[in-house]
Amino acid sequence: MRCILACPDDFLWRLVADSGEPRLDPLYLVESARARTRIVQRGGEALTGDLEREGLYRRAFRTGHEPVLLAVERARQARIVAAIRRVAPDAPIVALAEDRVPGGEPEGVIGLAMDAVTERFLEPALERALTRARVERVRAHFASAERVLIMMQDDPDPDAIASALALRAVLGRNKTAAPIATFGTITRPENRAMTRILEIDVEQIKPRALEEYDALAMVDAQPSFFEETFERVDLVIDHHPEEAPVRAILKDLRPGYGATATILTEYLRAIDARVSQRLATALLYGIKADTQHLERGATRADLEAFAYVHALANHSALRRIERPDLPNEALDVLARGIAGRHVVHGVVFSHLGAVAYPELVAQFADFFLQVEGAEWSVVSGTVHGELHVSVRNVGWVRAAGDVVRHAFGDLGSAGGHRAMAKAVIRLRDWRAREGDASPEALARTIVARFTRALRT
Ligand SMILES: [Mn+2]
Repeated sequence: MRCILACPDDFLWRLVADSGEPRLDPLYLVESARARTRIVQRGGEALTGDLEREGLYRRAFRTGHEPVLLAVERARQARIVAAIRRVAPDAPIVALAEDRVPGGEPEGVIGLAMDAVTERFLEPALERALTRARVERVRAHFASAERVLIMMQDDPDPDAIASALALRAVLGRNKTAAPIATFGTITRPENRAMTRILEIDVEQIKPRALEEYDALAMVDAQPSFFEETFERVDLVIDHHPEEAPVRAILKDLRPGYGATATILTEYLRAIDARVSQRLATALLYGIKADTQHLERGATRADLEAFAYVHALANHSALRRIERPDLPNEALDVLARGIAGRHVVHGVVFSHLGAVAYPELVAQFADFFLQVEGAEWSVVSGTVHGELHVSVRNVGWVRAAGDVVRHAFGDLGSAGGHRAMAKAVIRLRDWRAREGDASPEALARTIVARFTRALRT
């Protein structure tokens, strides 16, 4: 968008040139020849002249419809606007107010308070400069290390994986010079799909392997989250609240953020890093997963990072990650589950019987929550000698984790979050407490236990 920015000196140029706003194609009108030289030398386009004379505007306008931003003393505003109107009667004009007094702009001119400018232009520019300095410190710290280890939590989630991949890019390293690692394994099928489809190598390491590295960075986690102890942590980047004081040489903790991937997206943007499609896809998925599609705990920073990586991401790859393939045989299981479903007071129960792998139970719990009027879905199935129960709810009812703990906590592991929870019970333990573990008995007892827990 071509626009005309009129100001006696280079104030507007300094304001706009660093705002990171690529859509503006500004022509600067200034009165000071030195300001013009400065702007032109740095690649800007500028004209000099008297802002109160129409001659300057005859040279500036091409169509007469270009929007004009004015930053002049209030006393000169009317004369300048009149000169512009003589050349371009229809040009939209926005005037920056130098004081906080609202109104007083010449007729048809939109006033823009300085606070808004500070908020939208200066603050982001200053924050970006701050982030850039921070990133430079991080890069300088790791520059001399031959091998850097990027650690994630035990069952790394998309936010951790994306953040680790982004940190590697920030450090300008490859997977040999900065492997991404965990002491645990990735269990959730979507997270496994993420590493497979985006070809991200996550190494499973033993604590003693830490010695093989010259430096250690941690993303989306803090040293206190681990059972293992770390002799020295060089960097911690995280958005969880600080459980125990974080001991690290460098740290960037932002508990207000919805995702660590947002922090890393800001890092990449601050240093104008090239963000590959693969990295953008990972970051987008990380932000989406941690903020539940921007619905939970997302801040303006998350929204901005989301919008940035959204434009660069591979959306068909993301779809494949989010919707794992369903094997043909799984449809028979689903058919069984649908036929045997049982709906009581907004709770959809379905016992699938024997399933090939536990993730099917979780996947169908998502599915059954879509039933009209359902506030809860409780789906169960047996696999490898265990009973898996996955619970979902619509979010505005009781916390799923609490109800599941109440219902099944005495039989095995049980718990979860606000809207999703699960229980895993060894069938051996079930028989010891409840006796019969036939599919019918399991289905019946799950309904009874869950209904009772929901009522208390
Ligand atoms: Mn996270």
